[in-house]
Amino acid sequence: MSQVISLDSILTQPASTAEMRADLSKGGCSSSSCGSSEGPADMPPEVWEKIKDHPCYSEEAHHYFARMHVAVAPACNIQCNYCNRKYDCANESRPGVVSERLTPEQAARKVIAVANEVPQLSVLGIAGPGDSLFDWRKTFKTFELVEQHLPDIKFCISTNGLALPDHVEEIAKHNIDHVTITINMVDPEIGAQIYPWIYFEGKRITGVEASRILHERQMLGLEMLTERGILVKINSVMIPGINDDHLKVVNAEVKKRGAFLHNVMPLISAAEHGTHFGLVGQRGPTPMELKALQDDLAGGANLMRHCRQCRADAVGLLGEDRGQEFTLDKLPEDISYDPEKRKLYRDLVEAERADHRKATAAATEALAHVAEPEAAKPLLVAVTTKGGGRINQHFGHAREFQVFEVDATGVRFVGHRRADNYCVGGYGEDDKLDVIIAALEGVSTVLTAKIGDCPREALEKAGLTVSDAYAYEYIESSIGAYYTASVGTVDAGRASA
Ligand code: CLF
Ligand code: SF4
Repeated sequence: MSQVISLDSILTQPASTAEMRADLSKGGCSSSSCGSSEGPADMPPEVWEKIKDHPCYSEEAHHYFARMHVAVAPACNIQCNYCNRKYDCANESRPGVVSERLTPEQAARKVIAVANEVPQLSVLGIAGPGDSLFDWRKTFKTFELVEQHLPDIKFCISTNGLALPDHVEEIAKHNIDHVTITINMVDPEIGAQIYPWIYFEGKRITGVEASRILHERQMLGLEMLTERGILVKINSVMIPGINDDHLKVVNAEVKKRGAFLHNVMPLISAAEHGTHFGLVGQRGPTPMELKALQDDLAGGANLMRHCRQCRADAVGLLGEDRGQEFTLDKLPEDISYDPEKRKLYRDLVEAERADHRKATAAATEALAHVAEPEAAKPLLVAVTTKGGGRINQHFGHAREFQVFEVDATGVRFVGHRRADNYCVGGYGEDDKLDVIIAALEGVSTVLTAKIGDCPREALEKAGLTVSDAYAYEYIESSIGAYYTASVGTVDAGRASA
């Protein structure tokens, strides 16, 4: 069993650098189990260097590193049918939440405050609340101010792409190595069902013509970025009946133009959000429909499956939101950056990741020896985690479950399922259990750090197997060990749902 080291304690935010040093020294990676920290064999080292600390571009990094967004770009130059302008840009956000708008100066102050308190911080992103490149002056001013103070943070932007070709040179100048373009179609007829209008060259343009221009600008921007070696992620909102089948074509087209990742996100649509799609009853996909499409896209552009559709002012690891700790009223007036905590954290993570990779490789090797024919059938296993790549969260505190698929070929992350946490103030709430069970559609097993008798019984009654036998262990090796031990005994009925 791997030693439980103190990344977990770092995630609970030690108050001072001295305190964190003490936390680090309590555990640490044992020298016998830490290997060298090599990048994945399937990409050039310079690309790995760019993504290894980026929680969105590397699935592995999202266990360890955090992003923060600053909401400096309120205006937008297009209208999406899943967006209500009262709220943040739904291309990278859940609809229905509003961010505190900041000036570039306020944003820079906030970044320093977060960097001092959140050692996992590695990326500053600008993802709205409107379009980061329509409001390009505020976006670039913010990066300019931040790079004067924090030379070791990565910059990232998200855009609908309409203004992108006009700003590629500026993007390269500011060392923005990561750009997300939301591309929901490459066929303007389909686009016309998603975008009622765009605002381009001083004119409002509607219908198929609007989508044709948007499409051309998106493709041009993508090509210009990849020519300059900037990593481009494509976000696509999956809208059943409108672009779900079409996203296979989108995947092929963006792959052809050098996109690094494709992130297919589910449409989130409800009448109370006041969006066009919400009001006309356009539904989003179920978790299993999303998974089926993602599975169909295998072999095309690399897929991102761990997106959390975070807010334009999100702070923290993906899946957690610490934004409320850093609102303007809580920021000190005078603030200077102390790089020490982040540096210590990075050193520890290097060792921990190497150990984690080694454990995962050993689990994959063991799975290859599972001989029973049932082993060919994949299972979906949900785990509760608060970061660090371990099963280290109580069931009652989980706001989401990470879902992995396992079979004799290995353990693969396939997505997450959101669910309100079950335990409120020490008491479980039964109606939330129903929501959780519904959210776990298709899942056969839950591995958690701890679970009470009542929720365990309810989950088992719903056909799920529940275990806390792997508490605080690495996720992939635990799932591998669980699968190896249970082949032939697991009820895979739910898995085929
Ligand atoms: Fe932010 Fe986007 Fe950069 Fe990440 S988010 S601008 S690439 S730093 Fe990440 Fe959030 Fe998904 Fe975006 S989980 S919504 S993909
Ligand atoms: Fe809304 Fe973003 Fe679309 Fe603009 S690009 S309309 S802010 S979802």
